[in-house]
Amino acid sequence: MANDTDTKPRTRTAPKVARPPLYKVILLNDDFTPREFVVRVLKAEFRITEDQAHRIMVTAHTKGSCVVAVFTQEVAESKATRATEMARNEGFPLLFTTEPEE
Ligand code: TYC
Repeated sequence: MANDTDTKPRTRTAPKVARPPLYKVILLNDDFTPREFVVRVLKAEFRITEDQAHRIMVTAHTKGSCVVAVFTQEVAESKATRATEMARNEGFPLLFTTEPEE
């Protein structure tokens, strides 16, 4: 007899909680921005310690760039823009960019 319980077993499906794609905020090296200023901007815009900020700055300084953190696209772009503007306000060429992860 057909009733509420007379249904096919569910087949397993992927969870329906889709994760938004993530974007990297990337710090680029330049020859002019003072190292201490880079550390100050990193600490101000990203919630990281002095030690973490210093490591990220040194990595960008020696390798040319460094991933600071990953966020959703909106947050990544807003943080990259704010951090770059902080440097422009002081007349430094420091640049943060974003790119999709993977
Ligand atoms: N290269 C800069 C200097 O020697 C310091 C610096 C480090 C600038 C990291 C940008 O992303 C950067 N003063």
